[in-house]
Amino acid sequence: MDKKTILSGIQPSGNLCIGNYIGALKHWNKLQKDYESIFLVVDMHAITTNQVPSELRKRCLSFVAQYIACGINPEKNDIIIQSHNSHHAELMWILSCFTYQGELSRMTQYKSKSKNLKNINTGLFTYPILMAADILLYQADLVPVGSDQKQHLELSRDIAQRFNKHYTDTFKIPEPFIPKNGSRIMSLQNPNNKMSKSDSNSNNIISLLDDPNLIRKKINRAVTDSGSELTFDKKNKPGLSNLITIYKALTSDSIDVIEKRFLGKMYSHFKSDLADIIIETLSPIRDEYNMLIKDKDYLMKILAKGSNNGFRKSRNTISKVYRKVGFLPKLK
Ligand code: AQP
Repeated sequence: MDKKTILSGIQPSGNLCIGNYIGALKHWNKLQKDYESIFLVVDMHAITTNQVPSELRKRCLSFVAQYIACGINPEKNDIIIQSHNSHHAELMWILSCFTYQGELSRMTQYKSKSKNLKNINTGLFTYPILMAADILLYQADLVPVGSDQKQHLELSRDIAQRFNKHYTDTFKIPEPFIPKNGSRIMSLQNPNNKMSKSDSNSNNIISLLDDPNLIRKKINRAVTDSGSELTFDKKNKPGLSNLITIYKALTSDSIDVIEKRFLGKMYSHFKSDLADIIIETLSPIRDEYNMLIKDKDYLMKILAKGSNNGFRKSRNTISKVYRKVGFLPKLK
């Protein structure tokens, strides 16, 4: 039986952080064994916020190296830079004719991301349609999503169903894949906000490429809460609970076990252990990354393979869609 297709992506804005690792990359690593996998670097999504062109270019390649350093097998799976396959943009236009303005204005991510912006670009508003195109183009069966992206996937399903109903079955309806131990990692200084790779305050995040000293410093400075007992209590101790969540995600120990281990010990003892665990997890990734990033030719070849395979898969979808909507085929 053919393996099911799983598709996921991260936008190259900011530095990949431990939130992205725990919420996405760690799961991708496991999923690639059982699924045909497509991992995207969604650079077209990234330009919905301001980017310095030379940095964006560098970051795209750096993300590819970091995906591989986190264990993604580039031979077995396709790693694709979104802008390398023009079908993403083509399908997005067609899907936008099947999406209602009201649906987009209900998206909570749009509401929160546009809150402090003066001139809100239309790309930020139509972002979920591009995400729907990413998914539907490759006929993905499953899409790993964090809680923040669930609403977008729901919309992708609605658009696909609407299109299928209007014409005939064209798109596979993607299912969300919610990892069993999915955790939302919060900012180190503001534990009521999500840890975000594009946060302008680098003390809020642990980047995958931070060196051990910096990791230790950031964990030591991370906000904990009053009291001295190490207990998981998201409401009253959001800072400490966030650190326990990171500890749990990286060790697979249960909260119970962690609480017992640090019973009667100081927060500083827990923080020091947590820093050790993060350093142990990230050091091999950083070492592997430092090797990979020197070999630009290798990374470019991986990307050429990915986009060629991707283009072949998506061509079937796009020609079907063009035919169904009534576009006149061009002479070959
Ligand atoms: N804090 C987090 N905890 C758990 N999972 C997280 N992810 C992101 N932050 C956390 C997961 O990583 C992937 C990144 O997806 P994205 O780059 O498309 O968008 P995002 O969710 O907007 O990520 P960021 O880090 O917050 O990016 P910026 O700062 O650029 O907007 C997704 O699978 C997400 O669930």
